[in-house]
Amino acid sequence: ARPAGEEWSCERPLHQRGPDNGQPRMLALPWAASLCAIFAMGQHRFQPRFTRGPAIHRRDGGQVHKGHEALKPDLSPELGMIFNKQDQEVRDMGYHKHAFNVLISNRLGYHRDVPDTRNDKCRDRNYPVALPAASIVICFYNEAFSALLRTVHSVLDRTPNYLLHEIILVDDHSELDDLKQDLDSYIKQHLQKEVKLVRNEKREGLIRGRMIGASHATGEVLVFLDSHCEVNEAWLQPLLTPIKEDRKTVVCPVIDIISADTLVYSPSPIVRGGFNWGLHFKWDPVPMSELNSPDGSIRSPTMAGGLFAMDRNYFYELGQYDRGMDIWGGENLEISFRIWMCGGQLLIVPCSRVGHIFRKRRPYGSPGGQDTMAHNSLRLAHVWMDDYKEQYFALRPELRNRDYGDISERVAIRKRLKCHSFKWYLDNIYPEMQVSSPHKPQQPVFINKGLKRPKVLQRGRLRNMLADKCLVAQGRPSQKGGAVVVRDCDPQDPEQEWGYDEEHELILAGLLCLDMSEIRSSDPPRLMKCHGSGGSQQWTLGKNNWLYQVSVGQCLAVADPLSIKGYVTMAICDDSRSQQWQLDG
Ligand code: LR7
Ligand code: MN
Repeated sequence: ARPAGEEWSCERPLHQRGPDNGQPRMLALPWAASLCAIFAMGQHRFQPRFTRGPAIHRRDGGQVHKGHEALKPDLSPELGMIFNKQDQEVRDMGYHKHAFNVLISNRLGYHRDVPDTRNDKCRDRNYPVALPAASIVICFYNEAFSALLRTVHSVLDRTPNYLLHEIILVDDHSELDDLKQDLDSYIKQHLQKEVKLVRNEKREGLIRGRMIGASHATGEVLVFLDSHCEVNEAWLQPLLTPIKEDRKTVVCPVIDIISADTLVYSPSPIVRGGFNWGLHFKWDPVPMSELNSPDGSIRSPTMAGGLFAMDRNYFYELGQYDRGMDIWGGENLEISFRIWMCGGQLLIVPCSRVGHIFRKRRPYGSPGGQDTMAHNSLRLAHVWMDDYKEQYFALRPELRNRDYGDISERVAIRKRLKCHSFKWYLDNIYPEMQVSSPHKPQQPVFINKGLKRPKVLQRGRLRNMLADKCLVAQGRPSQKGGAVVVRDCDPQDPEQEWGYDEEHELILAGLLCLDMSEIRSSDPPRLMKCHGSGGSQQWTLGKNNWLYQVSVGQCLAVADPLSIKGYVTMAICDDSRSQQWQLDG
């Protein structure tokens, strides 16, 4: 069995962060009260900042805004600041259990505004008033309470009442305490009318979980969401409109990026779904031929899986999901193939935007430790891929004789619906797919990858004011993963020179970036390849002479100023001189 997370295939192009366009509303819950107090106390340094570019909030649709460059910064980097042991525990346990920054998630509360990432044209668009109402199905397993409730409230806050038939939460037998009693009472007190909570008696996995959710739904359209999403302005109307026109159309929003480290919401480029012969989902650039539909929709060979809308009766007609698939993985390609091969179509509508927290690893496994992705992929390969399953086995020879259970029901569905062949699908829907050379590794598309390196704003040595020594690599500055220490300053030594760039990265000798591991906030930083997506490599420099690490919420300090070892460490920010640094040129 593979460790959870290894099958990760859902990377998104990460790029310029977007703005936030309003004040967050802090929730008046008793347990949140102390946090509100902290916010109130430290207004000047703790209130999330919201500067917005002039264009993003305009609703007149006049001029075209100039990308998202002008729209930084967004959330205050200090939203993640650790003040005491308790904060540190919330953050570290949060990363451990959920693989994202739960400290920031909790502080954001259950309501916040997100930047309207839609193209200007979307704001002028009119949607039919008579649209089918939706049942929103959200399955969760051990989700962070605040992320789950922000998902629910974002739907309630940004969906017109008459289009929201209900929200159905499916608890997939979570073990976390607060998802039991606390969730029950929160729903009872605040959400009784709108939200139905269904509890699975045993862990079913997200695939059967969604079918259970759907079986409780009575709305005309089903909309599935992950439990760590935030829907954007007018997100639902563009999903429902194509379904009203043609009930065999399945529609996905553009999935915007919520940073796992900073919870900053930023726009995704418009890409469409594909896959590789390892049966991993990937993003592809949109071909020119797809760029001129009147409503801006894009036909997509596959969906990412978590976020889509589908006519409820059509969901059943088309055979729901494969009940024999467990826990996680593969169902997204299975339903995508089935939609296209059996007479439907799958669209991405760029005017619908939903943010999703993209984590670097999956924080859970399957109950027996099985590789459910492989099991599920095998089932879909045998049902849908005809001889092209050989392309998969060429990459995964060990799976050729692996048992995959009974697929007769699924094969019968394919027959009953008189579905096209897989060759038809490749020829007509995914002609980009290379059949001859399946071994070529498929890279995720990084639309902005060609971007110039961010501009260096300042250069110099980083001198610690207590030790009067400079921050340098412990070994060679080119060594990935190497530690940093303080040593005697040498103005002539190019290996002591740091650059501080507009992305708030600290780059040593033009080579590697100062980087924090996510796992423990108190671990010392190290030198890593610059990744350009903020979070673990984002430092603020200046105020109080702190070197403040944004995703960790702590400051860099010399561990023992008298020791010749020169170790540095992350510590709760205070005004001691051991935390004061100067970048001198
Ligand atoms: O056993 C489980 N039971 C559950 O209820 C395991 C998970 N879940 C829930 C979980 O709490 C979450 O709400 O199911 C949802 C999806 O699980 P994630 O968030 O761990 O999945 P993911 O975002 O890593 O993976 C993507 O691929 C999956 C393949 O099975 C699903 O289709 C996810 O819905 C899908 N997510 C998205 O498409 C969001 C965008 C990611 C991309 C690209
Ligand atoms: Mn997810």
